[in-house]
Amino acid sequence: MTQDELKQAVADAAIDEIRPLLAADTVIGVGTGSTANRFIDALARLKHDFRGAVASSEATAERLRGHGIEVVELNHAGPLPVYVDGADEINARLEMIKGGGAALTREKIVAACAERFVCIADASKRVEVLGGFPLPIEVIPMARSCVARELVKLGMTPVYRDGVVTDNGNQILDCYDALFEEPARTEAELNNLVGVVTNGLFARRGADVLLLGTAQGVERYT
Ligand code: ABF
Repeated sequence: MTQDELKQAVADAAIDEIRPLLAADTVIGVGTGSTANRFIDALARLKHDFRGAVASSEATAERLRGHGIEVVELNHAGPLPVYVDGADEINARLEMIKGGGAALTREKIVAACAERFVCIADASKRVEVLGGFPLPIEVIPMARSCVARELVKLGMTPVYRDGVVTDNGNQILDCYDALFEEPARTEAELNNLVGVVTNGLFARRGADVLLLGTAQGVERYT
């Protein structure tokens, strides 16, 4: 199977996963990226079975609206039973690196507000140790160089993602040369750097369910 077919398979599996949670007043959280896009397209078939969705990015909001799915402000949504999103890397403890698409801050907020995080990913995303994928960090623009120097002190190699402005008007540093043996500890440590808005380690609130697309079929991990 191609990577695209694996993404489609996990998107379809996510529909089966969340279908029992849908009711007329249900609002779900929806993530960003090519795998999440396939989920959104599949979700369109069920658009009359639930109220709407909170989007983790402007791109996702636009895609949801394009399908006629109501986009609900998080502040008006009440509790979210589930958040469905992809990842750049995920380990056996369902801790992740996210943010390759620069939507990490809203993704982390929506994930934090959801009772359950369902991660959908093709097999290439599964790793033993997080860090092969450069860790994205969203920073307040005026703090970029200052934060970068602090990251160097922590042994990382931050690279400014030139030309990218996040939906929140901020910038991204991608951090190379670090493996995260204790992602939850590093996530908290990075959160403490002044000028950092969000880091792409999703360990303190990892996924609850992983639907992993493999050549043998979709594998479900909890
Ligand atoms: C989002 O989309 C991000 O957190 C992650 O960076 C990316 C994964 O993209 P794709 O599904 O296109 O591989 O989930």
